[in-house]
Amino acid sequence: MIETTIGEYPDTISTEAVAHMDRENFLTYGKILTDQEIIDARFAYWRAFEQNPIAYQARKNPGVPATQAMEVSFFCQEPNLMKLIGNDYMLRIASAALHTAVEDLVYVGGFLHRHRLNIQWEHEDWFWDGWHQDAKPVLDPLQHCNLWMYLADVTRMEGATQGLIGGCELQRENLRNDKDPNEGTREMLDYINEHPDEGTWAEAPCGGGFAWGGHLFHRVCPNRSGLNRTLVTYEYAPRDSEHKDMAQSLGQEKLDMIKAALPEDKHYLICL
Ligand SMILES: O=C(O)CCC(=O)C(=O)O
Ligand SMILES: [Fe+2]
Repeated sequence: MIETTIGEYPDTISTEAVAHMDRENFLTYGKILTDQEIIDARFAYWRAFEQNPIAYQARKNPGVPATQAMEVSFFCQEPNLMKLIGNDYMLRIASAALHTAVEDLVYVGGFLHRHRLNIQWEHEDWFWDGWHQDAKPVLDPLQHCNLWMYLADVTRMEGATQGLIGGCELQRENLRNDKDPNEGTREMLDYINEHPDEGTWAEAPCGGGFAWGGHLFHRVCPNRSGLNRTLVTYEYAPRDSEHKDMAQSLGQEKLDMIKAALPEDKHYLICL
């Protein structure tokens, strides 16, 4: 049994879990998809990769040996992946993470991720240890949230993402004291590098995953099981945030495809 911060099929997200997300910008969740949703999504996932397995332009960060990621514009034709945008549990978690009512959320993009399993690598093989942030530290509450949906169990063996717990708090503390926001984080990262068992990984079972965002320091980890880390990412933002138009670059035709996979009462998630 893989332990997560939020359990399976939560009716509500506890105040403790919300506080954890507010503090760490990182939260794992248990199974929230039905078995049939998982099976349907797995086949759609592999169809999408087979249709476009190595297209350079379809990948993000092609220079990083560990990951391949394919933007939603290359898999929005798969209704079984697109309909999960409107999954009530995913929306509930995004709503809690963003302190925004479900009706005020919008979908702003996503990716298919996998490891490149044809080479075994270690962090030492890179030109850096992999730790990075995707956004600059701010004191503001999260305005963009990323939900990673696992279609197979993801543990350290599969190379789950590692997050720097305590890092976001330190960055906020630095900002409040007019210091460089990342002062002291290097020491925390070095400590984790030397004591890997004390790190925190985004481990979750199939049908579960993790929610994260903001200025969390994170890195992809090496795969040791040889099992693909099958996952799809779903990004949300409040309707009135600066991120709300991110999905519009997909263009009308693709946005319409996504809408068609969603029930009518969830069309509001797609901003045209
Ligand atoms: O694949 C991972 O575990 C991390 C990827 C990453 O850093 C990102 O998507 O921003
Ligand atoms: Fe990243």
